[in-house]
Amino acid sequence: MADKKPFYITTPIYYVNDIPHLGHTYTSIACDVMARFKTLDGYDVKFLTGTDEHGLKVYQAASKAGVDTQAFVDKVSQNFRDIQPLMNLSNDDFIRTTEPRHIKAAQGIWNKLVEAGDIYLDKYSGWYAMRDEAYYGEDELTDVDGKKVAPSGAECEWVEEESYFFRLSAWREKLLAFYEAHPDFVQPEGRYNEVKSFVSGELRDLSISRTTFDWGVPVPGNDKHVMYVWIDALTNYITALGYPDTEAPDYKKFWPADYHVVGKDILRFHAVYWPAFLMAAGLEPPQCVFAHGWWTIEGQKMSKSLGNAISPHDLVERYGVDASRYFLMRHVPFGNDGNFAHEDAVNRINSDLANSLGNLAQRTLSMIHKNCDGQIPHPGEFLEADKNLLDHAQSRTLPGLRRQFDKFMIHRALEDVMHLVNEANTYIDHQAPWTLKKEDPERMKTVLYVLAETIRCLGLMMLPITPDSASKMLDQLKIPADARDFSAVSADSAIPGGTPIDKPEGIFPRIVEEEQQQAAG
Ligand code: ME8
Repeated sequence: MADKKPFYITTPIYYVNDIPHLGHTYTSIACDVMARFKTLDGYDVKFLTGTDEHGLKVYQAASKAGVDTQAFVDKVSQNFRDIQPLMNLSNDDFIRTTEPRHIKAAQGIWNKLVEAGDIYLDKYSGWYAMRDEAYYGEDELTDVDGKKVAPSGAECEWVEEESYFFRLSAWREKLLAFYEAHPDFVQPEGRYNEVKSFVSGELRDLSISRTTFDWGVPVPGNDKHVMYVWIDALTNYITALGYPDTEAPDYKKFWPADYHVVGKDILRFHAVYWPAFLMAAGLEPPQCVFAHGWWTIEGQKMSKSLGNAISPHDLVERYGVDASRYFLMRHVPFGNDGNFAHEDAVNRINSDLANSLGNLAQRTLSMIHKNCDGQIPHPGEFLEADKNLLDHAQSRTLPGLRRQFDKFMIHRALEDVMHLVNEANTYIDHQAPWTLKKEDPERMKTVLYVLAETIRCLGLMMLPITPDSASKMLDQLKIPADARDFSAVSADSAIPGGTPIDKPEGIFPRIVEEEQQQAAG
């Protein structure tokens, strides 16, 4: 629809040298939750994810596997694509940097940078760590058995290589002015200060081509060089909009992006190099780069050697899709580091989803089904307590969620939703509809109506986080498809009395540990 506001959000494109794990899944889910929230709130959303398939790391991973590089990237990229159905991601494009549309875009931006005079050919000499695909300063190295070793532990060799350079140093002042003018460009705020102080120091020109291997986008006009993987990778965000055609409808509609969501490991590329490339090419920088924190597993760094990485398949198997999504979003304030502990996941899922929200829905709908002829009852006059809960559900919660989502504070939004759930549970305990059944059946109907209406609003507001389960809640209430967006979180769309419902089934299962099962059985 022409009058919808556009909203464009991206994940990093993941390297295909590894299989997807919790970290990748986390970023993708966070973006999905935001994309769904905005869609439900009436925006025209574009949500992009994909894979980064060039560069030395990928080339080496393929060589190690003894497989043709293209066949290797096809296979690993598919592993990332498979997260989409598995985790119920709503991305509407999946980009691969080996696609022709992307090669065209990467070469397009390169040509713009050349035209602008920001790329020059020179010689690079320095200590190069093949493994890290990075140069190190002499002062960073240590001597180990006569060899120069980088802080990462990678061995370095003295390399003299012809290389193209991007005149990053020339963009220092403009970058600083840009940060000043856009204080929300990097979030959270601590990261903004980090970026500013990095750029305030010395900014050296950036080597942006390689001649030592050829798994990359060829530099236009000089086939000896392939582009440095980061200039290639960052461009994906505009490739997907039709770049180099800046008149393409998607480019015009969605650029500049609202959010590039990244882990803090790759903030510098997104918040320093990328806006410099874009400004040099005469394009607008994105509106915000949000750097989230780093997950450890049971207190340890996720690593191949420890074999402790959790895959998205593990998550689904252990907790289910929606509960995993909920836990990851609820456990850690977005932006902070977090630790994944199985015990925390079980406790959180059981207490919030099974005991609080799930029970509320199950208790209420079972009582309605049993005591109100299987129909949502017609309410009588609302008392103060009813009005309070209805107002909380229909009017007060959503504006607060919007404010939290505007700052990407998904965990806070979830706290607000749970606050409403708790209030509804307090209400049910105070009103005690099971007692009213005998004492005042008309009042019982009003109470159950108020609860059903609260559950309808909760179902709608949980759609971004737990899409399947929230849809089931709305199915149970027989809410039609065209009344499932945020415009329906309002008294005007309240559930009509007389709506027939089926016998409800529990939606959020409790996770029962094996030991508990054995103890019980
Ligand atoms: O860096 N905790 O790809 P990549 C939280 N191709 N997030 C994590 C994580 C962890 N332990 N581990 C990974 C690249 N991530 C480049 C990006 S973009 C133009 C190019 C997530 O496969 C997090 O989002 O190494 C991080 O930034 C990303 O995966 C790195 O993925």
